[in-house]
Amino acid sequence: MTLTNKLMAGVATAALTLGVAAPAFAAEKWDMPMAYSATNFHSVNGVEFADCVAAGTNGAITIEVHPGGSLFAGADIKRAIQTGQVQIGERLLSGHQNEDALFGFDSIPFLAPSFDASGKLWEAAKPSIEALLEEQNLHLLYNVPWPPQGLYFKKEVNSVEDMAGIKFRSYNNTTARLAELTGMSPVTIEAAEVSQAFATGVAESMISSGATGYDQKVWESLTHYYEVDAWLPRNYVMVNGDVWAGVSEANKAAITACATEAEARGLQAAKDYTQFTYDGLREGGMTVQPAGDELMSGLRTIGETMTTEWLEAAGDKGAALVDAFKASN
Ligand code: PCA
Repeated sequence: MTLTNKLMAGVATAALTLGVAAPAFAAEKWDMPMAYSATNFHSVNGVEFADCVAAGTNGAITIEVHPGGSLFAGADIKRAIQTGQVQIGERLLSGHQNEDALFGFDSIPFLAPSFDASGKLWEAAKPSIEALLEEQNLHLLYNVPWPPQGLYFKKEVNSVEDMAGIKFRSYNNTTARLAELTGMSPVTIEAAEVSQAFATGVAESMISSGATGYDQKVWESLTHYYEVDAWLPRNYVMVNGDVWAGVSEANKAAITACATEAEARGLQAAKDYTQFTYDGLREGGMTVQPAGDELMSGLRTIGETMTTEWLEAAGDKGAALVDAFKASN
């Protein structure tokens, strides 16, 4: 039982003991940490989800969204939900491949590089990821992909050789490994901190979506964005398992309906944001273009190595997931 539930149970018992009518419901407030800026489409979607939950539960559950890593930094959000420090939150699960390689299924280079393929990959992965999360006391409500991942630099880059020695900002194991295999030096930095990292020279390159470059105004420090469409990693909104167990069936249904809507709305926003943010990077003065053939073929070779490594790490479950995805194509 969570502290809030215990307190509410206590209030109900006291009300009965005193012969006072217990309220029909006791309102609960959930804190929802999110790692990305308030203007990012995931965060905007999270606020709409919170509004939907307040309305759908008639105010029984209200959710306060804390964007930009203001309550917990990205890397700490999952643990905060698991341990009940917060009731709900959003996290990029590929940041937790050290716990289980399966969490990296959405960051395998060139496996599912479009919105359509990424949707099919998620369908194939859903049963095993949901089960893995349940084991960790986490109930998945919805997830939304980031737009396709491309490479940011502060110089023209035409081949993997041109990347050697660059300080590269990573956001998960996959991106750190990509840096190693391309001869760059990885440094892990949260999205909310990247503009500062680029401005101070701590990092000078990254792989990410147009969305994150746009949110972080990276044109102030960087000059080139190459569309690579390497993968579409996902953000997952999860609720603590004990908190979820304490929610009434009617409120569970209302929250699940809000989650289904948020998943569809977030996906559409990710699609719309792709071109919008490429245009925004251009307006900021950056060169935005597809990666050249030589760069792409070098990245594909490295991608094969990374795929082999992931399959080794993820074992039978990983192989089954990839097979199920391939069978769905
Ligand atoms: N933005 C996040 C993850 C993927 C993306 O497009 C980031 O750069 O941290």
